[in-house]
Amino acid sequence: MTPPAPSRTVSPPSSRKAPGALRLHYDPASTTCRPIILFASENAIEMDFQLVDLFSDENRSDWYTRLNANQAVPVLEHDDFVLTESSAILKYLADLTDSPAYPKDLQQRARVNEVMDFFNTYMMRDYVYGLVYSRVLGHYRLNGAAQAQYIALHEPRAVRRLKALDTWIGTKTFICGDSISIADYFGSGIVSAGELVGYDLRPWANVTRWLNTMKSLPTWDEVHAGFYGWRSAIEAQNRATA
Ligand SMILES: N[C@@H](CCC(=O)N[C@@H](CS)C(=O)NCC(=O)O)C(=O)O
Repeated sequence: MTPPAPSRTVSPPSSRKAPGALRLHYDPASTTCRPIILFASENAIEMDFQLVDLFSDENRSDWYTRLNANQAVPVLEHDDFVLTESSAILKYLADLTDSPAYPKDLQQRARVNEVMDFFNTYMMRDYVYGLVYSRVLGHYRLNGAAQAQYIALHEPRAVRRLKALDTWIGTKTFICGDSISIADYFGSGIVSAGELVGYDLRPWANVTRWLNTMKSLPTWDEVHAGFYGWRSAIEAQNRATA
């Protein structure tokens, strides 16, 4: 596998060096990449970042398809070991760096896994694909009346998921307790995707508070610069077509 030269290398002064070389193939705006980049940057995990530009279909190139037959980001390379799936990558990185964000205790770890599965299934399907991607990504948009029907089908389902998440968080600072876990990193990428369509989270006060806590992490803004750039482009396009 010979990908193009790395676009940039991030190694902050206090970096936590994992044994072996880590490389993440990513797109900065991606819902599934942002949580990994945020986790790596908050924990100063030394990693080489390789940009895969989804907007120019670089993920469909031959070399990338050999790396990930699903033609999707993220992909982690750890020396010769190649890992896809953002949830699996977060768990791998947390274990590799012995992070408390993925507890060792059996039941605490099961709780984190439970929340990550909830995000990866219900929330991805009903909220991200149902309400966000269907509006902002051409290849997920349906024609004519089917588009409105698709959104109408998913709206109450997304509401049900957000209500469950709100109850889950309750008065806690983070979803699984009072310390941050990889479920918070994972979920923050998914819930914040609603910002691309101006989804109003205010009816869910606990979700709103939790997301604001995630957004106050020191490197959130830097990690999300590409995402907010995409959001501005969508807003400008909406204004132009209004
Ligand atoms: N289940 C995968 C989903 C990955 C995924 O859908 N990535 C999107 C970006 S958020 C992608 O690469 N899409 C490109 C495409 O499917 O053409 C994961 O969690 O890693």
